[in-house]
Amino acid sequence: MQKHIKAFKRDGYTVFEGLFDRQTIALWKTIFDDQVTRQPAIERERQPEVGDQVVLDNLVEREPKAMLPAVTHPVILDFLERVMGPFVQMESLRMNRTDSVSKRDAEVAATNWHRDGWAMFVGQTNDYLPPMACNVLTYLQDMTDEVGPLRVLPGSHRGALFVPKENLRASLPNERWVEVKAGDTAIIHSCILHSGSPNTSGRPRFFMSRFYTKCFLPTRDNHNGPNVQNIVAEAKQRKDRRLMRLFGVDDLAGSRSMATGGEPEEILWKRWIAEDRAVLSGSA
Ligand SMILES: O=C(O)CCC(=O)C(=O)O
Repeated sequence: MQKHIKAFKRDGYTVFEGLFDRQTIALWKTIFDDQVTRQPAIERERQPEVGDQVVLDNLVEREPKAMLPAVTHPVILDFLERVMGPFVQMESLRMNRTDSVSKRDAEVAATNWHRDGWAMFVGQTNDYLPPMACNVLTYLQDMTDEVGPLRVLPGSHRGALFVPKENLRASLPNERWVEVKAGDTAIIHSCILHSGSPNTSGRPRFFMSRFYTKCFLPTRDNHNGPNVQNIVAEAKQRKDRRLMRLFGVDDLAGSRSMATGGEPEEILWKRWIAEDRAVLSGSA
C-alpha cells in the first residue's frame, strides 16, 4: 500500500494490477450489452476521429449484485481512505464503450486532455494536496497501443500545468502511456491531466470508471433508487459506516470536518478509520 501512496502523491496516479479477474470482466461486458438495450445512454457527441462512445451510468442501481463489488473492492476503498480520509463517496459508476476507427481516420493522438471533476486548487501551489475526487479506471481488455492506452502527465496534479486548446488532442512531451492489462485498475487524482487514445484495434474498447468524491459533494448517479436504498438500509443495520458513506450517508462528516485544529488531517483520518472499523466489528 505504501508504494502506491508514494507513487500517487508523486505522480498523481497508481496502478493496482489484477484487481478483477477475467470472469468478472466477462460479466461486466454482458451487463453492458444487456443494459445498453434497456436504458438510454448518456448523450455524447459523435467522434468519428477517435471512435464513437456509448456511456452507461447508474449501474449500481440497475445491477446491484454484480456492480456493488466493483465499487466496494477493499483494496480500492482502503487506498482511497488513505488519500482522501474516511469521506469517500461513490459519485458515479459508468461503463464506456468506444468503437474502433480505422488508422486512417484516427487523425489525433489523444482523445482529449483534461482534468476530472473537483480538480480544486490547480495552479495555486506546487505542493501535493489531497484529492477532492479520484477516478478509478478498470480496463476490460489488455490496453495495447491499438486499443488506445490511457495517457497521463505525471506530476500535473501539482503545479500549474495547463494544456493550450490547440494541443488538447496532441501527443505531449512528458506524457506517459499507462499500459495495463484487463482487470488492472488505475487510480488517478482528479487534478492529473489525462486522456484516452483512439481505438484502432478493430474491436470495441471498454472501461469502467468509478468516480469517488468527498461524501459531502453532489452526485451524478442517483442514490435514491430502491436497490441502492436497500444497500444503505442493510449497511445501517450492520453499522457499516464505510458502505453507508459510499452512498452519501455520513452523520459524522460534519463534526469530523471541524476537528482539524489539533492534529494533521492524516493522523485524524487513521483514527477515524479505526473507529469506523471498531463500530462495524462490534455490531457483528
Ligand atoms: O479513455 C480513457 O482511457 C480515459 C478515461 C477518462 O479520461 C475519464 O474517465 O475521465
